[in-house]
Amino acid sequence: ASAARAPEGGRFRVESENTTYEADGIRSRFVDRGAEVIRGEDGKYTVKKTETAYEFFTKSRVGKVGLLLVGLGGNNGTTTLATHLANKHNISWHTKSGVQTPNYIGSLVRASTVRLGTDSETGKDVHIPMGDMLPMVHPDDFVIGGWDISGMRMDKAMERAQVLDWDLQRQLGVYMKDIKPMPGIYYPDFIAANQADRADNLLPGSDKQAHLEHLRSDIRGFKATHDLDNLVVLWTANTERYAEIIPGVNDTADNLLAAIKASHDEVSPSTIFAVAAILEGVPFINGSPQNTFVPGCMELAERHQSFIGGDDFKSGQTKVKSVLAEFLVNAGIKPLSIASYNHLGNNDGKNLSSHAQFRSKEISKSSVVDDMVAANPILYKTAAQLTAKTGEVHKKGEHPDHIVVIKHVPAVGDSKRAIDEYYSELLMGGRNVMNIFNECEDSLLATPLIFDLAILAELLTRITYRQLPAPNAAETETETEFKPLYSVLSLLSFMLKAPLVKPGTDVVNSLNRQRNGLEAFLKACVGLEGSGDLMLNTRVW
Ligand code: NAI
Ligand code: DG6
Repeated sequence: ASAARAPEGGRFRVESENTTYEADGIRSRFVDRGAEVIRGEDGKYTVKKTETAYEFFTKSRVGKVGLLLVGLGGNNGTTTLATHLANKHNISWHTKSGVQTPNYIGSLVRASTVRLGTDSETGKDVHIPMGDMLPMVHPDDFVIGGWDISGMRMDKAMERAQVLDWDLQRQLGVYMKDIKPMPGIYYPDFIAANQADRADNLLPGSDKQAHLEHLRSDIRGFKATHDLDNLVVLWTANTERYAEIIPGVNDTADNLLAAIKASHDEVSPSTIFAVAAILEGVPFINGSPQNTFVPGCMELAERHQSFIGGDDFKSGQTKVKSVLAEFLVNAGIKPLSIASYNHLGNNDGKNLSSHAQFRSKEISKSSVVDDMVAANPILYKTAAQLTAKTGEVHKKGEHPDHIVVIKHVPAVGDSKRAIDEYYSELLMGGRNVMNIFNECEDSLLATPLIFDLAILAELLTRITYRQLPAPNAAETETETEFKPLYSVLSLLSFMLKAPLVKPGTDVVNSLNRQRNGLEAFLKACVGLEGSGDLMLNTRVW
């Protein structure tokens, strides 16, 4: 891949006292306006406006960026590599419907737009690609590599995945046949027993400290060999079972490092990969649902100011659920139950046919409506309301019944079927049933998310900030030091089913709020205000 492509983000220039373009980056000033709510003893709220001023600096040089995938030989891994190569080499292919050209459809960064403002002449909205908001790496330019416990060559692994059309696979063979994943680490207890027959490409032994050091040297080696400026490591390997949180083992950073040294059984492969990336100072993203980021791992990331993001790609059913559930609850309609069935025939489905791995997925798929329900005590009584109403102590508030079922049906391959029933209460005791049937190649939904996660994570490593005195504040002292963003990249939530957030802060599952949050942040980095949906000019004379 070349680093010669002109960095994007040069499509517009903000003319404002808040924004300066410097030789090595963009400097912006932004006031974050919010509201603080105080509940009085009489139950009434007092609302005070808050203002926090920031200065952001975004380095504009993107440089050469690597993407290391854990699970390179899987369906997502091979589809990501193949999509990158097809786009980079502009390979078109024949399908039964005609000639298909490569693209990045499904990528928020590469295939969606942001409203920049209104045209000075026509008054119409002007939109630009999200990828043009700031200098971001183009996915054609990634240098892609990775690990897999299956040593199959990439052309054969792509064939095994059965995702892409044969005519495309045929043409990509020449680019993929010499790529073989680096050996992975395999602790059989963490993934399904039915995966054992592909585990033929392994780091030897069971010494977890030696494994950690090996992975760290793989990361350094890949960076040096390809002369990379930046690198992202992303887990798209099998879903693991949850690791037990054991005091003294994985509850603190020091305990986790000691547990790795002692090769403790409860340290999972994904946590070892995460620790390797954290210690090497490169972002680590978890695309699967397991609790890779045990408390000790989170603390380690904070300690090293290294970036982490997770958990579990939000590709189809959950994305739709986060929109539909929010629509219903925000429309004042009360979902009573949500029943979600999936069947799929790929290796992911095979792994998830084992209970412990399914349980990880069940947890991440189930949490998505929780915040919307909690935000509406008119529809869903809180524990306190129920206790007051019934006189009995309730520990939990009302919640719709929510079930998730996943079955492995080999015949359908990568083409996942997701069936959801939403059963809701309407006015005056009425009932509404909505059914959604969703069918598509799972890996073609996940692959663009992998690009988005890597592109945005890399961008966020180039952004620093400092706090400024609030516009009308009495104190005038400015923080002198610029800091990196907080370690947990919650700005990646749009792409993730169970977004990891800063401890003590709320998880936002609403897809619209996640997208607005990301868009507002990108705008803040060029000194522009958020969405502008107030549109006062359309409301006044
Ligand atoms: P896959 O089973 O085709 O690929 C996983 C790959 O990881 C396999 O090649 C396997 O050999 C390898 N692997 C397992 N353990 C490893 C280790 N310790 N080190 C290195 N490699 C290892 O699965 P697929 O479809 O690519 O999905 C990958 C992950 O992404 C799964 O956890 C899945 O649940 C998750 N996911 C997938 C979505 C999709 O739409 N495809 C959406 C959400 C999450
Ligand atoms: C079956 O649910 C297999 C899973 O790996 C999903 O395909 C994946 O988690 C995507 O889930 P969703 O809910 O985002 O479509």
